[in-house]
Amino acid sequence: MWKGVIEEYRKFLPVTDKTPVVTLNEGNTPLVYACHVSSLVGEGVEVYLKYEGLNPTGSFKDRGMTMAISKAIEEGSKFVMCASTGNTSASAAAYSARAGLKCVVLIPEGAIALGKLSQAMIHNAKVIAVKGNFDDALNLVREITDKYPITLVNSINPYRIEGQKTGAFEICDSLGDAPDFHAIPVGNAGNITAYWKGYKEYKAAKKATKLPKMLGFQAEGAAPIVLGHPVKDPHTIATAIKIGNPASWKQAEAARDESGGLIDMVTDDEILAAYKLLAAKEGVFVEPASAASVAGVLKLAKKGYFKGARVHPSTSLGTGGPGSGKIKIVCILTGHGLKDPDRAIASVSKPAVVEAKLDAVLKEIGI
Ligand code: AN7
Repeated sequence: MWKGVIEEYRKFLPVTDKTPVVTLNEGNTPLVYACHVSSLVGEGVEVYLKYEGLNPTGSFKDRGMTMAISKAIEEGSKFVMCASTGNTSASAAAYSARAGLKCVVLIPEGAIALGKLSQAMIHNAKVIAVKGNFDDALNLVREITDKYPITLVNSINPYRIEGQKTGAFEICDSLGDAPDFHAIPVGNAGNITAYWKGYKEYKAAKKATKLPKMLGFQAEGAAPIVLGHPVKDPHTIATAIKIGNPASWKQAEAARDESGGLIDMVTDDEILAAYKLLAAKEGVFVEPASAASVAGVLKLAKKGYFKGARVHPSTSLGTGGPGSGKIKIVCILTGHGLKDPDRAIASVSKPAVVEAKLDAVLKEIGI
């Protein structure tokens, strides 16, 4: 039985026999081949989707939260706190509930998706809506956790990064090696930092022979790393990544530069197009922020970015799996589509309403 990321990757994580493991058996998410997206990107390319929405609370945050909460308990903490665009608060609330910790979350008022808010509330966290944006909320959390004996569980907490790097291990374990490109949405930039750390550690441990190029994507209205300066009033429909001053900015730039990758931005229209395409053509429902990784790959493909990339035969582990020798791109789909039902309903036409009569239904079907 899969026992969660701490037990499965214990030797790569800062835990001991004395660490009380708080887990919801997170991780082990599917790596799904994306037939339609692959064909759009071009010949000789395989696109895979790491469906992180299938974690226990519906996002990748659970990988980091199992570590942060386990270490908080080990260190005797009774009280944790975070700022959140939604998913961190949902995960912190769930793992705190399981561990018996008090949990307070600060969210930007009116700016988090309904599913995420409902999670934080039902798991019994104290939810405080701040009249400001995520960056304002995170500044307040930093100040409060500096002054009071409260553990901060945002990704500034290094244990969060440690847990999240296990996503890279799973991808290498599934593919038999690291992919050639790793595409990921960037908000507070913790996850791109974590994945890059994970890939490097797996290669050092000889579990992979190469490193991917890291491709990070911000939303156009919230693209501080692309622009090179903080964004005071970030805006995007992808509320999860509506962040103007990422905490792990420097580390994200390091991942980009060390890997020879890039950090680019995608418009809300491109995000929504990828969001709908994933649902309609791949059968994979994600929240808008997650679609930024696929939107970014499609944007780069249009420019011919992947045409120059060739897989050198000697770098392949030769697993002989389907399509080996092709360029492999992994897109991280960070959160589940059910997190933001309002966006789904607003994105497509409403259901038809007809009389409860056979002819009315047949007429609507067009039979
Ligand atoms: C679905 O929950 O920052 O670059 O407070 O929920 O590691 O921040 C969420 C971020 C991408 C960006 N996709 O990851 C929060 C929060 C989804 C997210 C990101 C988030 P980072």
